[in-house]
Amino acid sequence: MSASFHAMWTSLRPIGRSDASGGYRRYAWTGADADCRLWFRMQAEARRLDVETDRNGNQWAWLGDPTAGDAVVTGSHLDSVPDGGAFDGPLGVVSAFAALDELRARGVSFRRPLAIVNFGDEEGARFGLACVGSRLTSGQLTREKAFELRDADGVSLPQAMEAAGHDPSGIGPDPERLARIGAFVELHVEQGRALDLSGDPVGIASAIWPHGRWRYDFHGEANHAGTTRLVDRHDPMLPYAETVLAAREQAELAGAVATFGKIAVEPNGVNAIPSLVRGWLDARAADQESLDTVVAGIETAARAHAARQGVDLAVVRESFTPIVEFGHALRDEIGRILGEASADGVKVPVLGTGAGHDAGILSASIPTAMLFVRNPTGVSHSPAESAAEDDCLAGVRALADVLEGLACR
Ligand code: HGY
Ligand code: MN
Ligand code: MN
Ligand code: MN
Repeated sequence: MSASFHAMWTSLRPIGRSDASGGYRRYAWTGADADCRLWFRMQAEARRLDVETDRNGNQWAWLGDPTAGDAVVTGSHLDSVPDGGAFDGPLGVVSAFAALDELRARGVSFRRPLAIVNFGDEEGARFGLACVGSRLTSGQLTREKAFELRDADGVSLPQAMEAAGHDPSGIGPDPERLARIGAFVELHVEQGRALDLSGDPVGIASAIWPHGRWRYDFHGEANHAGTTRLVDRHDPMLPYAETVLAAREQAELAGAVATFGKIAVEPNGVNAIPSLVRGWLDARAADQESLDTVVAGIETAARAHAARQGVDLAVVRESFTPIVEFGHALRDEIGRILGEASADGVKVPVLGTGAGHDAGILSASIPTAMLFVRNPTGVSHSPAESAAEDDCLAGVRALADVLEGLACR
């Protein structure tokens, strides 16, 4: 099993890797994405699985009859954030194929169809909305809204799909596909340090924090940086900067997290006062009330700072994902399977996360669960993201145990 894991990791490693940062730039419907999709197809075909790409651009590799119903599905995503790590997404896909190899080595026979999935555009790095493939499939993103998504160059999602050879005309809810799935289990690298602190290689997800993205447009007045008196300026950078500080303060007060990680400035000249500063807020909290409090607090502060500078502010909520609590039935069954599989009967820890996942989106439609693999530093969405090989292999074994328990017994 470690050989097949290694071989997959080695063949996937160069795709979309930036030599400058050592991170990954695998954005939806780009050349790197196409290479990832080809990689997926080759892994599937090497295992004699039937590969299909659904209307929404998600890839599926099937063992057994896809139309039989009650399928057990595992997998994750292969796209990345800008300069992302190697594990966020790919670990779940590689582990899915490796777990299938492990089950074949065990000689088990499958009672239910099994599929491995690569969800399209999980990170939303190009079009600004995360989990596009699973949101479309589940109906949480309408076809109309999807057609309005544009990247930084003004290319629309359907144009990008078409350019990559995918016909966008059929995108939209796919309830028939979801009805054929009995359980979806996504393995993912942990994006915090809970497992490191508890000393466990693998955990089970309990919940995903509610989270969203808001666009803040501060409209000021472009002017000369050398000749415009300070009192005459309407500089949108000032309220933007104050808003970043307010976000930190409000998040601390509410026990939440709030981040401005992306910014666009117009005209973006060294010697010009900006006409526009556009910042994107990512805010998350353990519960809806805390999230509402932090989001409202940041907007109130931003409006006050903008008014002080004579700057107009428009705030648009671009996406929102409510709290996800993974269903107890599947979660408990997985806990039981892993408990029975462990030699010493150790209970696998159950933990929540502030990161979004396709599993969270699909949990509104089908029984869904997640496994986390220890991340020794907790760093993610960065080239420094890591996981020890022994822990990755423990994750593969755990996933194989779960798939065997669900699909073979
Ligand atoms: O959590 C996120 O930012 C994304 O859904 N992976
Ligand atoms: Mn991510
Ligand atoms: Mn991910
Ligand atoms: Mn003026």
